[in-house]
Amino acid sequence: MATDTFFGPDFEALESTDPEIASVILAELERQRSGLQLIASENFTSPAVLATLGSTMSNKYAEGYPSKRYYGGCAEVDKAEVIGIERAKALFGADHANLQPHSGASANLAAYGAFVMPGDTVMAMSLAHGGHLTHGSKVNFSGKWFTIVPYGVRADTERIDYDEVRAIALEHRPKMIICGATAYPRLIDFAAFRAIADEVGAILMVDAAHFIGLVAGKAIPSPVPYADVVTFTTHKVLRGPRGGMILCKAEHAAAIDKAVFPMMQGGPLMHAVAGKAVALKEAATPAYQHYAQQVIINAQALTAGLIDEGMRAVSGGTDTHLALIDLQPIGVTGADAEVRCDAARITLNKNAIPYDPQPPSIGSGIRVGTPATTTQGMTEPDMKEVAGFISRAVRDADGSAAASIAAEVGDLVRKYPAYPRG
Ligand code: DSN
Repeated sequence: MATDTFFGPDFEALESTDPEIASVILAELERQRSGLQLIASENFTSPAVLATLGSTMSNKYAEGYPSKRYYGGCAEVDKAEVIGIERAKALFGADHANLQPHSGASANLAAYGAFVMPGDTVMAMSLAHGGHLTHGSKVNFSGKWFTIVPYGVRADTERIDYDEVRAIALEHRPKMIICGATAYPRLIDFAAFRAIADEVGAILMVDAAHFIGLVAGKAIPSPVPYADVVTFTTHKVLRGPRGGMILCKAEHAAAIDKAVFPMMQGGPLMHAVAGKAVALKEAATPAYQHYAQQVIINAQALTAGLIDEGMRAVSGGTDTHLALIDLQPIGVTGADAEVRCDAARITLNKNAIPYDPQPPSIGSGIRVGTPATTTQGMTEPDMKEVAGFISRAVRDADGSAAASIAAEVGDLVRKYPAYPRG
């Protein structure tokens, strides 16, 4: 197929129109290439997805759904959305898929909109124990508009206690129960949550943003058979464009679609919808399944390396793409660790640990994830080296070691270029 020279990204046009922003984009590309990207919710999306995002699909208004739009001229964008919906249903074995949420928070807002009314009781994992802002934080719509009953992890095991979840559910009879987290390194027992939801007559919503890519790659069990609704982002392990998506049972399809549009959103971002379709195609390949498995193997190797360096893994390890690392044994706060790692070209985030004595702005831990380094092709020996870099960086109180660690980081990442240089 011939490529129209005007189909999409034209960096020279940007450089001549706005050299200031062009140089920021190039500097950000260089930052991504030249350091270690260990934020558990980030990844390197493919050139195919990037081309889709930079395409003229961005120009089209398409309020509504395929063949039921409020604008003319939607024949081509309809095709992209239908292809994406069918790919999502096939990949996840779901009855229904909605690709329009602009983000994970938008997807979650739509799920609330479909199933609960302001004032209703919703049960979700506490943010302090690994939940998400939209799971009931006081500063978020969820905490402002709903009566949130939180559950957490046990102090001794640092894992969800399903007996406690059941007891809280029986006491408060929530209308909706949410499971899923942003900083919980262990598998979630979806069957146990389903049984609890059934016992109290609640909707079960799984916020699978962090781990849906592992599900797509068949590396961990799927929540889809158990949940009424599964929400997620498309840019984490799944490696697609920045955005959100919702899967649900057939009986909830109309409610979910109406909650996304027109209740929570107007026009969908059709370039992002098309990018999600591309990512779903990529995620349905054997190569992606191998990737998803390696993400977990790498996270386990990185965690073991950090434990060897004197740090403590919350819950003792990980089953997923991320680890939550308690730095109290080495006397460093999460905030200091984040800054020190940044100086050594290691990008990660400070994180509260369960029962944290520090305020969230400081935190006793860091969260590390392996989606991006695994996309680069790194494996277990590299993770051991990365653990050594982190260990030296977090202990580098006066910054004297930062330059030499950064140089070694540079040597490692040059072996695994994130995006090949043109
Ligand atoms: N901010 C995302 C994360 O880093 O986990 C969740 O929305």
